[in-house]
Amino acid sequence: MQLDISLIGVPTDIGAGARGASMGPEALRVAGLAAVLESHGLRVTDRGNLNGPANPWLPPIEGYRHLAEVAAWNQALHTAMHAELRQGRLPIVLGGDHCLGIGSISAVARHCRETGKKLRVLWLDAHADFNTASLTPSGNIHGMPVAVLCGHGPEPLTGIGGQTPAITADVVRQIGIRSVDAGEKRLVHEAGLEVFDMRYIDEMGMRHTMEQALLGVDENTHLHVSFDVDFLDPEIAPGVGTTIPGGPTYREAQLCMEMIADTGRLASLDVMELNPALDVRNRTAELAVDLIESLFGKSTLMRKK
Ligand code: B3U
Ligand code: MN
Ligand code: MN
Repeated sequence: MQLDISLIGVPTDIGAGARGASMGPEALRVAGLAAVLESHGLRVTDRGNLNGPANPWLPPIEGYRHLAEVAAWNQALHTAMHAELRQGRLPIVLGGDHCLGIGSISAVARHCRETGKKLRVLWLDAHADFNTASLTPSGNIHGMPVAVLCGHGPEPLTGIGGQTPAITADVVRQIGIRSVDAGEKRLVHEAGLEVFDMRYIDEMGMRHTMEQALLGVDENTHLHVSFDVDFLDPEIAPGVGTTIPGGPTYREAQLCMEMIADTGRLASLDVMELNPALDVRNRTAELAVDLIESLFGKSTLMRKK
């Protein structure tokens, strides 16, 4: 795995339905992310925070809240992320709300086109984030990034990165899903997204789920993980804007991260939707750092292979 890590802070809640995810980058830093990664022999450079427009907190216009501001933040992230990848570094996006998946993953997809790598995106989330202007109950663009990346959305967002769609649905595996709006559900089926929802995880277990989600990952795969912290059960992760009960437990989440680490193919990561304004003594940030540590290969004594 790439040993040179770049942290990119993106302090905005421009696409969210609650204020506060803009403080996510600092909370992850305070929870010791850089030191934890360094303790595993990784070389970490913190690039600081990107800049972008303030959150005007306005109602939706034609189905979107803050479209111009969301586009500006994502364009900035796309550029920063692509520059890190081009230097052969492994970028970690410190979000920020999940609308930033657009800038992040469009950059990863562009990098894959340029290098001939095969892309696999693991989308860890309680939500499918596959809404469109006509389907969204809220107008919040953090509920739309996967649809936008697959080409369903307004040009200022689908055009980021110079190719529309940025990705095809077949590169995505969604894990932990348990809250999908009615119209969104239809579009997810139509698009043919592969979804491992909580029902699947309950019945088959996290081990089988991850084996399926990682099927086909090989030496030529760029594995991107987009980790929405609301993926986790709110009992262990209260510091997010949209808590949905019934998520993965601590043990299930650890196994998920460990099995990703075992592939040795992790090449970029988003940590999104952490909301310190709703957290309890930075507990959710500390949990996120703990899980990221496993994602980068922290293991207990027994190691298969
Ligand atoms: N699906 C709802 C809620 C939501 C999606 N993503 C988050 N919340 N974090 C929506 O507004 O699109
Ligand atoms: Mn999300
Ligand atoms: Mn979510």
